[in-house]
Amino acid sequence: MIRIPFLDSHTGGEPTRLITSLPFDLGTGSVADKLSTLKAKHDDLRRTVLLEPRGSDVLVGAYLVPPADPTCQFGVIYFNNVGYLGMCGHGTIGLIASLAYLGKVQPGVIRVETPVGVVEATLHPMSLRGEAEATSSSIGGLLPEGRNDIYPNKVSVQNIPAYRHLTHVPVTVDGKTIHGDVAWGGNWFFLIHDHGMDVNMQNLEALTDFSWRVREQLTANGITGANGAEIDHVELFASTPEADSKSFVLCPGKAYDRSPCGTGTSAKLACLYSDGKLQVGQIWKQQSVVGSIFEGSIQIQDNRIIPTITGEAWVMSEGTILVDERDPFGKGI
Ligand code: PYC
Repeated sequence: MIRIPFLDSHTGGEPTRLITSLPFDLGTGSVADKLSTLKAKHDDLRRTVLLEPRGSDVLVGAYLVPPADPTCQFGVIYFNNVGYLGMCGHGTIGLIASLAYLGKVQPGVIRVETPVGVVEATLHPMSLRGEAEATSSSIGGLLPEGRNDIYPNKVSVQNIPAYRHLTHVPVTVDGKTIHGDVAWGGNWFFLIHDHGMDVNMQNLEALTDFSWRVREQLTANGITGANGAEIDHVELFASTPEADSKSFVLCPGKAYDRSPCGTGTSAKLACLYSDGKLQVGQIWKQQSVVGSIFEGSIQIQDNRIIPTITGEAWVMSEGTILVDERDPFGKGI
């Protein structure tokens, strides 16, 4: 039997399954090098951790790995039901809140190496109000050693630079032409406004179907990110009275993001700034289709757009993945 400890959190409804120790060595290279080794030699662990019957399409995984960059405290590699992510905003908020629960970080700045660059997370101190509420509503029970029953869970993530690659690209789906921007926020996104769809929970099937067809058309028409990179996330935007914008985000494996998508919001902020619709330091509230909100803003450093995304994450379960070598579906369906 192989045993792999895990800790699950969610950020605005989107889950992150954190694996803090890997059952093999990935060498001493950069986190990008470690990702290459994972892809080449250990993809079965991704399948084991995330796929049914143990997991589901909605889960995003995070492997905590040693960083090569000496300025970073942690390295992380994000993965999903079909492969690996460059960066993950909701995942980084979940990672830092989970590390706070585990007693491995304190409020302050935490630098994290990802396969696409270094991000800087700020764990905010707990508000006194939050602490009082948590104490009075505590369910009780046995707390495993080293865990914090009450932990800070609000995190700001200063992302890698984001930018718009292509503007107002036409795509035809079922005879209807819509337009989208191609932008990078740590993953590649196609951002659409003139889709004509209702962005709400009652319409998830149609939103998924439409976004998937857009993605197919991007592939069929050779529309890519920089250097031919596949655009594997599609974002549909709509207005809402509760935030500056609401979005439906379709992830690479056809699950929709329950959070407003940190890298997707970063891509959106880059487009807004490029259109002159967002000022440096201005707060942008992005709501997800389930109603959760991230706050975002940008700074300019060396002519590059640096987004910061703020949200909250909650730990929800912790345990041990058991892999019985005799189980025909033990490594995922
Ligand atoms: O928050 O960046 C994000 C993200 C990417 C995929 C799912 N969530």
